[in-house]
Amino acid sequence: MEQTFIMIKPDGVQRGLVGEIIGRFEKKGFTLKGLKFITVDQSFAEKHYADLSTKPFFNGLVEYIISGPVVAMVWEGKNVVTTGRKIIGATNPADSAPGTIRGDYAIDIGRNVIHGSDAVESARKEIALWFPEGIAEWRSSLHSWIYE
Ligand code: YYY
Ligand code: MG
Repeated sequence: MEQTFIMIKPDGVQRGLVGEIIGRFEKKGFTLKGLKFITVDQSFAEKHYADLSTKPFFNGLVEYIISGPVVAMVWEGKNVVTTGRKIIGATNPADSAPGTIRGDYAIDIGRNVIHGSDAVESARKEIALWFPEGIAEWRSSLHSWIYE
């Protein structure tokens, strides 16, 4: 089953959006496979966002991600990478549809509350980076009520 890496950024934690965000993924029917509350350092954040290292906003992005604790998660389910990105909404909250997390809870692109992997391959890399110890093996007893 497909997995994705989802992170509630420091603004989402500070603003008390953790429960709301986790609830949206839970209620959709996705399965929580890993979760940690963690403050990362600069070199770790630079690794996570390595693909963006040449962008003008890179330093500010890294400063923001290390500015406080984040909630790092692995969610599992059919098409969870693409559907997770839809639940999150467009990168710039000015363009995120109402009903998405960024559309409902964010205004500025540099305070957009949440990260989600953009492809199955990047999800695999991000899960390995954030959960080197591995993740829980379990199957929800709701499985047959969610999948036909
Ligand atoms: O995957 P996603 O988070 O939607 O966008 P990315 O293009 O991967 O950029 C990562 C992160 O960088 C974005 O969530 C906000 C920030 N950012 C920015 O501050 N300014 C931009 N012009 C583009 C992205
Ligand atoms: Mg991205």
